[in-house]
Amino acid sequence: MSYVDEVYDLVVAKNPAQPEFHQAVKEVLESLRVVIEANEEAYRKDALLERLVTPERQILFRVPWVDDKGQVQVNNGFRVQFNSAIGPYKGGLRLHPSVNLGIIKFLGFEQIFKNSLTGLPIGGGKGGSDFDPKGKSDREVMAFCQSFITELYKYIGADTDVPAGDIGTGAREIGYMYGQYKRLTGLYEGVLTGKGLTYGGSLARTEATGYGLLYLTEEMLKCNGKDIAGKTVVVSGSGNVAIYAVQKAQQLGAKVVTVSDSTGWVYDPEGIDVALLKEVKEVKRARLTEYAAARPSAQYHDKASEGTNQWIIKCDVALPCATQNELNLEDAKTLVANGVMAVAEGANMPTTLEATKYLQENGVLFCPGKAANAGGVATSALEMSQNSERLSWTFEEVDSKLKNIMVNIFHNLDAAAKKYGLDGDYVAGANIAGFLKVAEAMTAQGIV
Ligand code: NDP
Ligand code: 2IT
Repeated sequence: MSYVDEVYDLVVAKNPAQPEFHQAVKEVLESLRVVIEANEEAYRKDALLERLVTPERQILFRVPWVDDKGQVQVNNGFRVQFNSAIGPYKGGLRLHPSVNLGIIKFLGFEQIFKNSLTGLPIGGGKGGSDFDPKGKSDREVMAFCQSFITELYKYIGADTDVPAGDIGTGAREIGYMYGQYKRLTGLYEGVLTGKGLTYGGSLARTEATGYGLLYLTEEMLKCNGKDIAGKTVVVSGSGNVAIYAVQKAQQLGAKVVTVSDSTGWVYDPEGIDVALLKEVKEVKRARLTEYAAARPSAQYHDKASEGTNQWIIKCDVALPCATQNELNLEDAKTLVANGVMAVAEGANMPTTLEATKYLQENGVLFCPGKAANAGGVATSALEMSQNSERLSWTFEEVDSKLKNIMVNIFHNLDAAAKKYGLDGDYVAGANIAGFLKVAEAMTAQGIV
């Protein structure tokens, strides 16, 4: 059996009931086959792949907190410190009821290669909890965040592990966590990114993932003789990534006609009104029904009662920006039948393996999340740099660095795909380019 297949089987056997983690590993290992086979003897001897798929450390902890009725609630807390070969662990904290160890491991594994692709010195990690911030009061969210950090603070630090936002973790949550970390340690340091601008946050970090997604998509289209201007774009999600993807797509001259949340989606043929979307989602923390109610051109579709999603809308470019496995084979077939030319992942692993394959086989330009959404973590690394030098850069400075990073990521993955005879396979290109740097650093550092 080949080394790649052996290691994949080992991952399935050793990590039962973690399908998302298996999926993430499968996608990476499959596309590394050509590189692994060329170096099989050395990698095998060093058990490089076994080490790569095994987190350096997993921290699982209890998070008790008191709700507004005086009732004690208990959630599970997680931090997976996956790989520190190229820098301190770096990656977000997801707060969502679906969070379990397998989800955090898939996200942490993806993060290793994503962080490597940014070209910046950051290792891979991820964490979170099954706590659901939705519908909770600010006091309840604070109580949870303080309890979460009261356990996690022992394991993180500006030079060891630097968490940030992800689903359910935004500026409010990062603020409460930062305050508690500072109180417990007495340190004013860049231990978290995505901080508020008044206490060490970076300009453009809020926008970075969505903007970066569009910078990369624009470059991918350009290098394939196409232009984003004038194109119709379908976006899923309506959180941090989606909002700023919509905004930048519009600035680049595209028309974005959908957004979604977990209960429904909006079709707005006149183009999404970003100011209204921000008001509904960032200020009121409300549902998309409120967007539709305030906007005459918008139609609201309830997912459960209609059984539909936004992928049925005809578009040139599709940007999944909500969550994992939200674009399946059926959706891919619909998109292809409707003439989609490009799909770029704003979310982590939003496209199933079968859907990815179908899109690629049908000539759709496909950029995986570990490259397309790397602008968020890249700008987090820029926030770390600013914290270290105790300076803040202007919006324009950070934004132009972000754009450069995204353009470079595309060219690096394109070149890696070409080098290994996989021209146009950007999934393989991203995995290979991300892997090679980490593998070299791991090899140089000996058996650790
Ligand atoms: P937010 O919490 O800001 O928004 C998440 C959005 O996705 C909401 O619209 C939410 O709807 C929807 N969503 C979440 N879970 C589900 C689900 N199970 N089914 C359907 N819809 C769902 O998160 P972000 O925008 O920050 O993150 C979105 C994606 O981007 C995630 O995959 C994340 O890992 C990834 N990402 C985020 C980065 C960042 O910097 N924030 C960086 C790189 C990747 P609802 O409100 O109804 O739950
Ligand atoms: O998935 C991701 O890259 C993030 N949620 C951002 C991580 C970070 O450290 O900014």
